[in-house]
Amino acid sequence: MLDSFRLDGKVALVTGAAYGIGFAMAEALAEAGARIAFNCRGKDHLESALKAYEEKGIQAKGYLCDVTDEVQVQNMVADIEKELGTIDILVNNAGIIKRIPMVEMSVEEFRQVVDIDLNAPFIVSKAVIPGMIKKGHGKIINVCSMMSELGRETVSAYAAAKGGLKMLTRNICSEYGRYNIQCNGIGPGYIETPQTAPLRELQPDGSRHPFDRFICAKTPANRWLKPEELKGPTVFLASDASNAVNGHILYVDGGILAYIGKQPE
Ligand code: NAP
Ligand code: GCO
Repeated sequence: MLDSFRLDGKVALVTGAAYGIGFAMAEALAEAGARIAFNCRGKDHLESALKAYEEKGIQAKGYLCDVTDEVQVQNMVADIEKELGTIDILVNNAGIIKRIPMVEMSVEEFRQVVDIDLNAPFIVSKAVIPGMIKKGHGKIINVCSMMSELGRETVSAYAAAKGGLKMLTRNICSEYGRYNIQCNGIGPGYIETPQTAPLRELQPDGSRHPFDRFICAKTPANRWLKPEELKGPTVFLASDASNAVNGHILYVDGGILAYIGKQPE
């Protein structure tokens, strides 16, 4: 049974995997046997990531590519096909957040978040699915969020995009399941990465950030999660072990979505 989790010989593209969650997911796929391609926008990020993969003993291929640009994405996918082979596993991980109250947010800012967090998974999936159809199988994992289910102050664009990504996931499943393509989502809870660093910053008096305390209280596990805790779920959804799982969002949240919250003392 454990062999069905192996990814030997598979080619995986993880978008935005220079650091953070994407890096941990790519590392997991490599540990299970896959060959890794990743992209990001920053040249400095690309170089430091290539070094970080090398230090882990992973021969990852890195590409400078903005996932919102369809031509850049098509060129990258063509290069990966030439250099590594047709993509078997796609992880749509690249994403940003802007924490701005809705009425103060410009339309450009809203559009930028939706462009990277929702339109880009469409663009990259569209570029990769034809190769998967030809190959007779494929796995797509969309990195969703607590905000695929919940709202909160200041994250209107992000929640709109991540809610949309949940439905894009279900639609790719509906449209391409017949070609033996499984498209699922992983919905991480609150994970310690650069994206969430501002929410954990110590206050000038050395005390914990109020949001940090709030999130721990909202999480039955009573802590932030680490990117490495997404590794097992990623391998599961990328492997034959999950061939009958399609259109599902696997929340990896330490229990946040199950919990009504702590009663006041
Ligand atoms: P992060 O630390 O900010 O890393 C984001 C990555 O995406 C970087 O490698 C970044 O590299 C890349 N990126 C951003 N925009 C891009 C673009 N247009 N084209 C190509 N690459 C791009 O974020 P993270 O916390 O690891 O989050 C990764 C994913 O998980 C995101 O989709 C995020 O919304 C989601 N998520 C995060 C959490 C959390 O608590 N951290 C929870 C749930 C979901 P460059 O800057 O060099 O482009
Ligand atoms: C925020 C956070 C979140 C997380 C994550 C939760 O400001 O509330 O950044 O949105 O990044 O997506 O699952």
